[in-house]
Amino acid sequence: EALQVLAEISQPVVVVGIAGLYRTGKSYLMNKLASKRTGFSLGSTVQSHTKGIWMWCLPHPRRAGHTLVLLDTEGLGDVEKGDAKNDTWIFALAVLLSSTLVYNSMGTINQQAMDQLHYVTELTERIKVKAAGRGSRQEGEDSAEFVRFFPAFVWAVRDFTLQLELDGREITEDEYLENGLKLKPGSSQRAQLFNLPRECIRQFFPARKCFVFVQPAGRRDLARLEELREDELEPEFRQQVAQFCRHVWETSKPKTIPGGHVVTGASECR
Ligand SMILES: Nc1nc2c(ncn2[C@@H]2O[C@H](COP(=O)(O)OP(=O)(O)OP(=O)(O)O)[C@@H](O)[C@H]2O)c(=O)[nH]1
Ligand SMILES: [Mg+2]
Repeated sequence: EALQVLAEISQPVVVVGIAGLYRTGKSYLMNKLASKRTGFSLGSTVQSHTKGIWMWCLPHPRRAGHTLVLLDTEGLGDVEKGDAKNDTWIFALAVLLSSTLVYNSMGTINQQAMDQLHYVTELTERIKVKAAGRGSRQEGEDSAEFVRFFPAFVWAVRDFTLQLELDGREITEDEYLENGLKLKPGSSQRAQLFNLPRECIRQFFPARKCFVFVQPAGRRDLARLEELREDELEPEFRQQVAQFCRHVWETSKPKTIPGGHVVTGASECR
């Protein structure tokens, strides 16, 4: 079904994917990128909801002649599923398909959030680059090579309650992310373990942005967010969503493949 939809699209596609732990408001945020209250299906129970990868194609709100392709993915780390391999594939696919990848997490960018991003450290095992005309080259590919067609990275921190201040100085969201990505000096095992996910994010995603979001509504309304009107949502949340959407719409590039070829929906099907 998705292939059929894509086959009809002769315009260049700007692909925005989202990935992150299950039950963290990913589908809800993707609906915002489509400027719709409903669309990608949400769940409000403890059970994971989105399965596989769902696609929604719409006219790009900022780039005439382009199609915006939104990819909503299955949440990672579902205790009921307990299939880390499946999670790794979902994450790798989201990385490979997207021009912009939104990594979604709850709370704060802390050690736990970094540990949860171990999926990035496994990308090198899942993705191999074959240099054009050198089909036999298999082992030891340079990861710098695949980074060239990796997506721009946006970390979305949900239900953020802290003040963006560091050592008494106000900081931006991007500085907050960069601070979380700082490496520990030394080569002890502890330092290596600490640094690995950070090094992977720095290396694979040289273009990085961070957006924080407060809780969108009071506790009782969280389970029925789709039903709320815009003016019933927390004003700060609405403002944060607007900034996030503007950034994603205005900076996400048309998807290209090695050689700089722009991908259209139809070319993806071939
Ligand atoms: N606390 C909180 N809840 C949210 C937020 N955004 C959405 N929700 C609610 O959280 C529940 C899950 O939202 P979904 O968008 O389905 O979450 P998901 O990450 O797509 O979940 P999976 O598909 O299972 O991975 C719903 O009841 C939403 O209304 C948010 O920013 N904060
Ligand atoms: Mg979902």
